[in-house]
Amino acid sequence: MFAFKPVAFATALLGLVHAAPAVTERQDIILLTLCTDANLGGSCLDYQGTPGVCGNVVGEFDNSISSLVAGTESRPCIFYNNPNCDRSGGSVTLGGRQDALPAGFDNSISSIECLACLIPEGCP
Ligand SMILES: [Ca+2]
Repeated sequence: MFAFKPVAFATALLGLVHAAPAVTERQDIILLTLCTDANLGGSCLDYQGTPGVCGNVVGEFDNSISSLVAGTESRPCIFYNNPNCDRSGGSVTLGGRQDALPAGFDNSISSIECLACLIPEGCP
């Protein structure tokens, strides 16, 4: 209980100068597991996704991902065939465990952008 007091105090101070919005966008790090074979096999990479920030897949994992775990259905990530989250090469939104990737994305993903939590109350 003691640890929460400073946080509550800071929130109260902020409330004096800035009314809290009805919906607060969560900016938590999303942990992903990216694997080179189906069913989370082969080599796997632990990847930290920041909502709204594009990240390129580098090294042996570029154009090699065949299965993954990406957040949840309510907090998914967008996967792109091209680097720099360029949509022209195709993109797919996935949340949760994917033992195989949709047609056109196996061994093809080169960049990732995760989304903020889609539930106003927050995601588990
Ligand atoms: Ca692969």
